[in-house]
Amino acid sequence: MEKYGYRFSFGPWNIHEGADPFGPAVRPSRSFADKLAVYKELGFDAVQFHDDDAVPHLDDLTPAQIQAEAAAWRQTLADNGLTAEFVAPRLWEHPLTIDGAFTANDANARQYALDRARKAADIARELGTNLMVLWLAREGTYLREAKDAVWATQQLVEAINMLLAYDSELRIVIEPKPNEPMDQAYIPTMGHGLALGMQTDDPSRVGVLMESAHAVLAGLDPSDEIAFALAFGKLWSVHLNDQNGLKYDQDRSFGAIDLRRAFNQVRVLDENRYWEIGMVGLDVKALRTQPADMATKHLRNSLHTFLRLVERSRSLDRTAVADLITARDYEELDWLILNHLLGS
Ligand code: GLO
Ligand code: MG
Repeated sequence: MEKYGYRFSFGPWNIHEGADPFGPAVRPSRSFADKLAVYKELGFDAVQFHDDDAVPHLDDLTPAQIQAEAAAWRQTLADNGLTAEFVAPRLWEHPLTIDGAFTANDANARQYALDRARKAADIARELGTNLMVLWLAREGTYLREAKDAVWATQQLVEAINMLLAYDSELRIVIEPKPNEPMDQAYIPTMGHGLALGMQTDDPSRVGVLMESAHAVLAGLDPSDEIAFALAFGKLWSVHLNDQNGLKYDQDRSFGAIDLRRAFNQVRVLDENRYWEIGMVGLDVKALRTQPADMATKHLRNSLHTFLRLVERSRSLDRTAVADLITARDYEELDWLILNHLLGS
């Protein structure tokens, strides 16, 4: 398989049991060891981790125990020909973080979040990556009057400063999302993520991760969100997937809803040599209808769609495109792109 120098990753949560808010699991759980085999089988290179994917029940363990469990992973990954792309502190499941983590009104909750994030940084170091993803799941409100948004934003800056000081090698990427689980999140777009990073003590170590579905939920075009972050040299990871309009976060296979939108994401990444910058993460979920033995096809589909779109981007007649731009014949340009995507 020609991968054009790209490296691909996904997280263990992308092979899941299919539960939704209205119904239980429809597929049995697969062990992490079992999932690891899928990575190589499908042509993936790296694993994305939540802190507790690597070290389950880390809240109940001592720092030494956490370190030992995480260290064992490095060998397991190497044995499977894989690396760790990043570690993300899972700050949205503990009872203390019901109403927020770094921005909770409750000081105990904020303390828990800071401690937990430090543990995630320790785990990242043991796994051999210096990248941490902050998906700020519950940093926002269900009720606007319940929190002070100015103060909350400053709390986020302070939390990042704490992490930057805690580990001088650590690089942090913020994964913006406008809603879900919260009604309104504090960091909904690339612009918010970048601004937050610029305000920290070491902006050179803070970047962003663009997720396609999150951009669509914010009413934005994912390829423009990618471009904006690239223009600042800050796009250090992506979660490519797809989303059918303004509804719950769907994590559909990349390109499954809007192939042209997917093409433009790949085109912008490829024109800017993203393969030299970061990995192509695919944050996709199998449809609930899939039985267990068919519940990895969404990963296969997403990776191959990406690669086929790289081919489409590279084979685009750039001279013809440039001529049509000069002539300002955008209808003809539209037709050229459509024909190219339709294969003629
Ligand atoms: C949910 C997010 C989630 C994060 C993952 C890594 O909407 O996309 O899947 O990417 O937890 O932090
Ligand atoms: Mg994501």
